[in-house]
Order: sequence, then structure tokens, then C-alpha cells
Amino acid sequence: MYETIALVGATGAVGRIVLEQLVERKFPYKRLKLLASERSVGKEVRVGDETIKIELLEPNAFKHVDLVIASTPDEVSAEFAAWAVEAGAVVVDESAFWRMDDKVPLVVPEVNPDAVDHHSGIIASPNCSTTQMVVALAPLHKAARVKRVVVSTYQATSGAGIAGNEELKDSVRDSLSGKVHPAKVFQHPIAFNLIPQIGSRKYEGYTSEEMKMVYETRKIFGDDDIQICPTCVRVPVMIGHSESILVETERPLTAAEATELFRAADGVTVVDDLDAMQYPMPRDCDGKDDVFVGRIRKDISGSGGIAFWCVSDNLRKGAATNAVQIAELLVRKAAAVSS
Ligand code: 11C
Repeated sequence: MYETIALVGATGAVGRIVLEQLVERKFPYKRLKLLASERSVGKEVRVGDETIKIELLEPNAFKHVDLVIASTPDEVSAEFAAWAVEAGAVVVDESAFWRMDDKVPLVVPEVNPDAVDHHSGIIASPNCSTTQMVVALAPLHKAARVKRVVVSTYQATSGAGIAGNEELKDSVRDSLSGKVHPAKVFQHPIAFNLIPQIGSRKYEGYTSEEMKMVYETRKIFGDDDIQICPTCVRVPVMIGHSESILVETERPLTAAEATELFRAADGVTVVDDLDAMQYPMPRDCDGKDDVFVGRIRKDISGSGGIAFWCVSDNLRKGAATNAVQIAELLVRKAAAVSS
């Protein structure tokens, strides 16, 4: 058990869910510290039966802290993680800053749990659009080796935090009264619109969000030969990223076989009955921790691959839940070593 744990970024969209998860999942700790920037210091936050005051995120804040869960912008993580590691804590970090660092494992507990054994103080949790895709692909990869993926995402506004959801609400309200709400968080008005840009230009016309899906997937599977063609799109949905995925495997799979592999996989729920109009949709996945797959069918264009639809709560499995599951994995592994 970790005696003292700290959450950095408690007031953000993901931080709030981490707190709920610590309580719901009965994560074992004696003391919880909440750390944030000057702006939030002194605010009181209810966590289960306790009320905890937010303290300042500064170099001495990690004294006697054993484990840190953090959901902050990249530049904040770049600075504070060293303070925490120096103080002897293990950091489970949600930001993108450390993910591709060779010394930092990038972990999805259902997919590569043993990667946590090789950390040097920091363990990274992937981008939400990567996490749900690798949870879904993992059983196919294990059975038949994934060679190539074509994925289009339909990403919720909460991927851009509380401000993203506020912008969607304001944009819809203004649109309905005939006005155009000026876009601040997103590149264009998001109401009744789709924006095929998440992040900035990164490589060969692909965006930073798209290249995260490529690099992070390869790192998690430990396979640099996997070819991925992503298109990431922001949609006017508050919670739940959706993905249309076409996957080609070295050993071709039938749709029935892929369905059985999905059904048997940890963290995956199959919802797939087109005649009964049953398939995963963001509204139904909001507040759930699993990755949902449906519309499982063979690629009729001749690749020999499988096409499917995948939805998950981006704030839960895409962020908070995965981070808390990594922390639980550390607790279980430490208990196994000491028994
Ligand atoms: C989005 N996926 O939907 C992004 C948010 O690397 O953790 C998360 C960015 C990241 O906008």
C-alpha cells in the first residue's frame, strides 16, 4: 500500500474523475494530497467522506509522498515530475510529455501490464484515442498479429477539458439563436460541425493527435512494424470518443473469430446486433470504464481485414480509469513481491 498519495490537477475534467475512482474502487491509501497551481490553492474538494484543501504544486510538495497521479498540461508535467521523483515518489502521468521517453513505460494494464516493472519513477498513460484502440486491438494482435490499421476518430469536446465542453454548449446556444460563437478552444465553431484537426501539423500532413496514435500504439505493442493511417476529427459530442477501425492481421481473421476474441478480452464489451439497432454509441458509454465494440464485419474491399466501431468514455478509460488501474497494478505487484 502507498501511505501518502497525491493528485496533481484535481480540478480538471480528468482529475475530478480520478477522485471519484479512488473512492469507488477503494484505492488503498492513508493520506491524499491535492496539488494544483496558485489559482486553485485553498479550494476545498470533497473526496468520499473527507474534505481536502488544495495545496500549492511546488518542489517541496512531494515530501513523504509515495505515489502521484497527475493530469496536467505537458509543460506542467515536464517541470513537476522531477520534483516528485527526486522526493522518492512514483508518478503515473496522463500528459503527453513523457510518453515517448525510452526510460518511461507507456502502459495500458489490459495490454502491457509488465511494462510497469521497468520504470525509473515515471509511468505514462497514453492519449485517450490510442488507449481505446489498443484495448480493442490487443486480443486480435495476440491471436493473429496486427499488421495495418486505418482509423478515423470522432472525438468528444471533453478531450479538450472543461473549456472544450463549455465551448460546445455556448456554440450550440448561439447557433440556435442565429449567432456564430467565436471559436477559442477549437479551430472553428463546433456546434453542428465536424473539425478534421486535433492538434497541430506534425508529419507529412498528419496532426500531432494522429501521430500520437501511430507512435504510442507501436510503443505499447512493442512492434514498430505496425502501419497506422489515422484521421482524427472533433465532433459535437461531450463525452465518448468513437473510432471506425479497419485492421489487417498477419493471419486473416473471420468476423466471427474477431467477435469471439473481443468477447473474451479484458476491458472490452461487445454490443453488436445491427438488426436490433444495437451498437456502441457515446451516450451509452458515458460514465462506463470499458471499451465498447460493435459493427464487427469483414472488409468487403478485399484487404482480408476486419472493420469495426469502437467507443469509450475518453475521460474514464481514456484517462482517469487507466491511470488509476496503473496505480492498482503497482499496488498488486508490490504486494506480490513482499508476500
Ligand atoms: C483530445 N486526445 O481529444 C486529446 C486529449 O495527449 O493526452 C488528450 C491529449 C493527450 O483532444
